[in-house]
Amino acid sequence: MKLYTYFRSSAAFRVRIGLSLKHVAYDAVPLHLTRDGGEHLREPYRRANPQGLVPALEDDGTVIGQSLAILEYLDERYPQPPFLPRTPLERARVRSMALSIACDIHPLNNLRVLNYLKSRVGCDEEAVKQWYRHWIAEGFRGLEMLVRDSSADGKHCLGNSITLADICLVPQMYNARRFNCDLSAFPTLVKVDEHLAGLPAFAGAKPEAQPDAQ
Ligand SMILES: N[C@@H](CCC(=O)N[C@@H](CS)C(=O)NCC(=O)O)C(=O)O
Repeated sequence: MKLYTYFRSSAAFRVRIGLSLKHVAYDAVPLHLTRDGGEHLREPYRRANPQGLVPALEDDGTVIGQSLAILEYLDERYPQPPFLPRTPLERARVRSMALSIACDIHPLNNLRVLNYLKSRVGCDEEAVKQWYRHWIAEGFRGLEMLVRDSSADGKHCLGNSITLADICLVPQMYNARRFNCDLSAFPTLVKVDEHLAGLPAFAGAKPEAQPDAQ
């Protein structure tokens, strides 16, 4: 398998965690998102993944984009350890938490959005940082309550094992810290992250542990 990745991409961070949890070996193909206007926006990558976003996973000659689609694919191909709980209701709760990050927080703070705010809307650096922190706080407010209700041990988003929600939470917490977000209102998320971020699959997937880290 080949993973098109960028050390700082939190969506790629999710997939790196997933591959590691499943013990799947892969070749990392780094794409630099800011150098020369972005390697992800040019050929040959653009042809392989027309969405022009990172990550993408290539398996058996087929390229799959979207981190959550990739994670569900890995989960179907390598069922152990499972990324989703057993009951339909629990699976829905996990997906709801994962999607609150992947659909409601992350896209608003993506590089292309931040670049647009700067170059087209005329926001200065401070306004862009405020935007970033605002959407994280907005998303974490609801997530904090969901995780408080569904974590069994204070170490996982739901129950007492790692799920798709945890795989999405840790990279988003990493980004929140990188942008100095105030996390004091989210003690449950901080505690879950503290536990997970130290586990080998999560620690080995973080940006500074990647070969392309700067
Ligand atoms: N929903 C996509 C998001 C992918 C995404 O936005 N990736 C970012 C890096 S985290 C990216 O490629 N950004 C490039 C850009 O904004 O130009 C996923 O989950 O894979």
